[in-house]
Amino acid sequence: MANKKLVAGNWKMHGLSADLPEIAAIAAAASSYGNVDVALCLPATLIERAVRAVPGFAIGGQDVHSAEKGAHTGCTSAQMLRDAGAALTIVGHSERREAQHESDAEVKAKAEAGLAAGLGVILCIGESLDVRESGRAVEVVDAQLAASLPAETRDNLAVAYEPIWAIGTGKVPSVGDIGEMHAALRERLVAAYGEAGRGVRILYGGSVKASNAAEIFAVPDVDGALVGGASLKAADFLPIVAAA
Ligand code: G2H
Repeated sequence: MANKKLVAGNWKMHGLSADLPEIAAIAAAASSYGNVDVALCLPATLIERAVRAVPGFAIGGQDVHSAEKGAHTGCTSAQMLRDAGAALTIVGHSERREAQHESDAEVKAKAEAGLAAGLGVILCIGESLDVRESGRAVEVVDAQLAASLPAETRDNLAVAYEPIWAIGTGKVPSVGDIGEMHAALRERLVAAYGEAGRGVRILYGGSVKASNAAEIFAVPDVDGALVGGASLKAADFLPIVAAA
């Protein structure tokens, strides 16, 4: 049976209190799409206010530290996100893997910390343009997933395949390439978790917009999307949710 789709917005470093009405507009409309789960992953500063503004709608963070607490200036623990009312978090986004030099082992520890705290986790993986052009994308991303996966899965673990060269560029892999990658990732999840691996949702991310969402969602083993730029405005985001 196909997994229920998840469409999650990743607001990255966008969002002030002036944007709460936009979040409310997205949450209000999203509730009418019963066949798809919708979430917004917001800057940490906005999470608690958004949770209060849209009770019952899934608000998430964009990163967590792997430790429960301690001397980690500027970091946020999974329990802190839960305390703020978050339902989920992204871990291992390529922008963090690159800028903060996060390793697969660190991403795995973050994913485990998020799940242990009761958060849903969207674990990101994806290849660079060099790797894609070398023909080794599936091999490299599969290895990245194998090294980043939490030791045990939970119902609320998702994986987001985000080719780095497709992020914010308007470029998207062919549906054939997306299908090939998602099939390989599904095999990896089943190898890691047995039958439970079939229930781990595999999202596609990278320049998803209203005009390409339907064909991406039609690819086998695409269980939703992680959407960046097109999630900031209800007018751009809701057609993507509607296509899921
Ligand atoms: C990839 C994606 C959201 P965008 O980073 O995670 O961003 O949709 O802007 O390419």
